[in-house]
Amino acid sequence: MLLGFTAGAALAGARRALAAPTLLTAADVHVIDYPTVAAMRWMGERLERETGGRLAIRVYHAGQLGREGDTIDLARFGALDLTRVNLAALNNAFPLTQVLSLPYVFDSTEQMRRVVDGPVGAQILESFGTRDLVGLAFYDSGARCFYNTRHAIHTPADLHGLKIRVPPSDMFIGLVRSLGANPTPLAYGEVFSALQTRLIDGAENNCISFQSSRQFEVAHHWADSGHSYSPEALLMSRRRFTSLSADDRELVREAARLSVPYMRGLWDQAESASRAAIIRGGVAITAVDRAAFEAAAKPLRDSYLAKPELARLYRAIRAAA
Ligand code: GTR
Repeated sequence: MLLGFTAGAALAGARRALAAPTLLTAADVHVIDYPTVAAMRWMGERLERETGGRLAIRVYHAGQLGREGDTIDLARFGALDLTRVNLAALNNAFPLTQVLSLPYVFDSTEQMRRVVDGPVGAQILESFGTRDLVGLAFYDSGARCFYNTRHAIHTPADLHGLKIRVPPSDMFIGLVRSLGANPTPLAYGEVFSALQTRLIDGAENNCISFQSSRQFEVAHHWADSGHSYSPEALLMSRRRFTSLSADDRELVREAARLSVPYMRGLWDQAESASRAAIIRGGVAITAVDRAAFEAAAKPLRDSYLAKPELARLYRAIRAAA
């Protein structure tokens, strides 16, 4: 009798556990309607639909769960399920990512998309497994360009002496230094006030970030340097991923895969809208002497390409150009 009761209670508990929805927690540093944030929400809605509400994603935007570096560690230790970060934040710990962030590796977003969709992208996603993460997808991050509060930039010489914020990546620090500016690593969420208080003179990023973070309100000189197309990565905690059933793991992978074209559609619209918005906001856009920028950045690029593994990936990238 007692046994029967216990077994019945255990079964009811197991049924509840089976039916209990799994809510995955996701982090992003961008504003609520940024294409990457919208793509993760879209992914969560798809999972909810596909599983009748059993799997869902709660997206914490605007850096509510911390800086990118912190969210990477949280995901590695299983305290956070998903994080969307730029490869710049991964360059130091995951060396293969460096090849996608290097200066003047890509000439366009189309080329970057082709590469991350192919074998080079697959190998780099796989490499996140070396440190407790599952690489689910790459998202766009457009062309990173320099902007500042001081003056127009046409050549690397115009950057000389400026304090330029960089993401926490040795490669970006090296790049800005080789262009003659003073690199200042700062978390993304701190850039707006650092510009406002003149702690820094400028930074570099894509136009959608520049506009959505309101940095364009304080930095009125934008230069189309397009020096890096360093893409975004959508990562999952391996601990959480392996706790899911094989079917659910496949559903998560599939939702991530399908969120990429969705994200790209949003990206293309947001890119032209943000460019129009910064011009309306009084930002002066200059073309740069691209050959001069490429030449100044070449020693840094070559120093990374001295690593055979990066050189091999780089050749594959250029072959796809
Ligand atoms: C943006 C990227 C962010 C963040 C930021 C930065 O382009 O989407 O995830 O990495 O750059 O420069 O910190």
